[in-house]
Amino acid sequence: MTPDNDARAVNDLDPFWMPFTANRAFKAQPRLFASARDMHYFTPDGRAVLDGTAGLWCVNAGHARRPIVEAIQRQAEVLDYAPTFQLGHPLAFELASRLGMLLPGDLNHVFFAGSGSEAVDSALKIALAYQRARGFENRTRLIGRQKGYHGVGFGGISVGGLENNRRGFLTLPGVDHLPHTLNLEEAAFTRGQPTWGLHLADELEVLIETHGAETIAAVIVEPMSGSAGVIVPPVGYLERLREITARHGILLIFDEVITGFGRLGALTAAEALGVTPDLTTCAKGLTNGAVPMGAVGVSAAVYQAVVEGAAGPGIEFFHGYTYSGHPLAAAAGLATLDVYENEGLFQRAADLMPYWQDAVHSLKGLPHVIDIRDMGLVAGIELEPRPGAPGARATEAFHRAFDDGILVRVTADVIALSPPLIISRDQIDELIDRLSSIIKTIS
Ligand code: PXG
Repeated sequence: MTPDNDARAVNDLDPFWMPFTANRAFKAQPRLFASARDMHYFTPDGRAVLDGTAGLWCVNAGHARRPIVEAIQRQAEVLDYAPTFQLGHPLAFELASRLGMLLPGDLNHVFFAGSGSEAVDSALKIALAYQRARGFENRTRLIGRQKGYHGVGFGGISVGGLENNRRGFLTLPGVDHLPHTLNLEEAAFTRGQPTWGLHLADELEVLIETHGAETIAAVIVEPMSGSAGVIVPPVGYLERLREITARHGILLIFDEVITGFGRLGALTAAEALGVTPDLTTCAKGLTNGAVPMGAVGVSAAVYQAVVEGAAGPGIEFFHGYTYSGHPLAAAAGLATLDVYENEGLFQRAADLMPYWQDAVHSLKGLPHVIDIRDMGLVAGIELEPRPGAPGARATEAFHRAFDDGILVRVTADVIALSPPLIISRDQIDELIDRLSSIIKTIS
């Protein structure tokens, strides 16, 4: 036995190389969940943890919901897997049709992927295919935004703007970034969308002037940035991006992996804000997190140009995944849409938003709290970093929260909250009360 194997024998946490995790710290002091139901996780020793983050922004209808569980079970018995390359199965078409009807504007075609990252890379490739189909071969440039998170594929990290996720990896050439819109001097403690920052959308005009509109395929932004620590779009900002992109023949892609499925009180941020992109990505809440799935909602014009307008009779778009439209994911997606609809969960989120906003802003004035941001059922509580130890204060809050029975999410020194849409007012109070006590006691 090598020393490595010895280590494995005494620590079976070792072989799993955990994603976006301080592996050594976690394995020295593991925190595990064994089960979940509705608003709670349960640890292996049976302790309940109130889920303040819907898992990783995905369990919007709450955990282990019967209709979703049963749909997955049924589907696994009936048709476990079927290819969608040159073949099909009914549920993938049904889910695409249903999403196509629900998505705003003419976003009525759907390309399926296995995750948010795959959805993003698919959307970027669809944008390039569209420009090429229209005869604009030179429109290959992609524009993202600083602090943007678009998953971890090479396309996603290239248009993304989080330095740690890019540094040390190759990124695509021909990518530029808009400035982000976070500014604590101008907009700290804003409730909802800040009125400061609209002018930052005009930076797109500067990039267009620099590179030439005839070289730019698409702009991709999260309507509200989640992973960067909750960055809320300034009033009018997305509308301005829409106006500029349309005027220059540039596609606008909304990455709605986090904002989709009720997070902002409607199916999409596009719908909540009345701004319709040409392509929209989603994942997470699409299946309530129960089976991995991502999707791209595609406008009629884009689909027609690439597919209906293809020159020859063969494959129109050389792209797809083994698990595009996977039967279990499609079944989970359809059952999830039923739960959202039957329980009116998007409206429920919208109704809760004022209560949520008051609750999270009640944390203003606590030690170390330098900003509170909110949009929909999302909040970001930014703590002042400890000198010389960025992130340490929020990480301590995260650990304390877990030990105290609430799940929060932490990026750098921002505590992010995004509970399932089934959260009650009492549970909002419980979440905020416990978080308040934790913030008061960390140094
Ligand atoms: N786009 C956006 C906007 C996302 O938020 C992805 C793409 C990638 O999705 P996948 O399914 O490939 O992970 C995401 C994912 C966090 C956190 O705590 C956020 C995500 C994932 C994990 C953690 O902010 N977002």
